[in-house]
Amino acid sequence: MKPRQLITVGVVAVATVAALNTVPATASRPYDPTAQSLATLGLRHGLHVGTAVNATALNDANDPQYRRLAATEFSSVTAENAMKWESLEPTRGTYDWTAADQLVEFAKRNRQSVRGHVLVWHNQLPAWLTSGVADGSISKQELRELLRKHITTVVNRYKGKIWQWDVVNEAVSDPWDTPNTLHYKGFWAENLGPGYIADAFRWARAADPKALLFYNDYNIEAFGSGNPADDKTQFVYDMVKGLLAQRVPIDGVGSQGHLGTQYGNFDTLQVTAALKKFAALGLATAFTEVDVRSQMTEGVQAGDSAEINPRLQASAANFSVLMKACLAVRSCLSYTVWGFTDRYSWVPDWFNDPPEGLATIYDENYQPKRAYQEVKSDLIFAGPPYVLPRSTPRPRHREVTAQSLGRSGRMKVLS
Ligand code: 9MR
Repeated sequence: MKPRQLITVGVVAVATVAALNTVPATASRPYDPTAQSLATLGLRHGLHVGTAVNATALNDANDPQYRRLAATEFSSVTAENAMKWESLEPTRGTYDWTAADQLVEFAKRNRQSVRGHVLVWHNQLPAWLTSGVADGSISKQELRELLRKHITTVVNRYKGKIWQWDVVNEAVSDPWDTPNTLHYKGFWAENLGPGYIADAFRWARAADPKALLFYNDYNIEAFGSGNPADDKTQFVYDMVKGLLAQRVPIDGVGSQGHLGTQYGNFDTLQVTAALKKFAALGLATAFTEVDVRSQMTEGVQAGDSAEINPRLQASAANFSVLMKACLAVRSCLSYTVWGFTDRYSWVPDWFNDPPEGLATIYDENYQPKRAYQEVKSDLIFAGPPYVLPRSTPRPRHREVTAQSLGRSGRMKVLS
């Protein structure tokens, strides 16, 4: 090898080791996958393991552990709230980029990808916008133009820095809504009609030709009856198929993965089948907001391990179902948890009757829970997509048999 080739090989090898954040194994220090981060283990599969980031926690000087884990365990980050419209433009015409910029900077410093969340959603809209529409001071035509401007402004600002954008979020109703036949719901559908979805993707694409553009929703982890009137996954499937047929620039479907141990949820193969069906349309997939909550009974709150342990175990199993399905389907690009510690989970704030919690992979004191260990195990043990033949040892024998004596009369050692 010429000196220049040697240098190149050396540089590539060092860069690879650095990228994987691993020290080469030696006889005295064997490779220990359990000591690796989720980020490193995920990248062995080309999979990004991400987390939603709470801006307040990230800036809390008294909580360095939060920053450290956010920086080291994950290879992708999502702003939990900082990129929502109400955070970015609280006053009409004045954007405040502080928290969103901070996260993008944090990701750059830690060589992480960013999932942009979220361009169009019916929640967390600025009050000036919703009240303007309600009192008629903002017309439908003006509203559509405001949406176009918002998407263009935000996507433009982070052009080239966002890997995946959640362009449209939660556009579809649930079976418990009225009417209970699934339909396009919420502020945007009510004011602009469902055509806003195709518009939003086109505007986002015009502003950033390279970001992957996602539709993102919950309760679409597996197919149900197959009837779009009550099967939300089917409804979304038909919707994205329709968008593709209209040549709308949509690249992926994000399945949020907000699960609960009280529901039982799905098995790995059901979830795998759903990912495959979206992948067959030529779309990427991702788990975008995974957490698995549990009811906080009096026993749980009192610290009764007989009540806590089965919940932690069931939560871990659900986290693992989604991870295994993701690993099994090559279109599944990232697996993002919606917050990584119970210290800052949205769950207890949101579900209080009955109270729910324990939804993330680290407890309130940053101790990894069973869910963390199971997801890590999935990343360690997942192999290539074929069955490796087992290697069976010959039965061991120590005694000398006639057969084991060769012609020379010397013993052949069988074991
Ligand atoms: O985690 C977010 C929480 O802090 C906010 O109060 C809440 C407001 O609606 O939104 C939460 O995040 C949601 C996400 O943006 C979209 N999917 C559902 C998430 C949980 O509600």
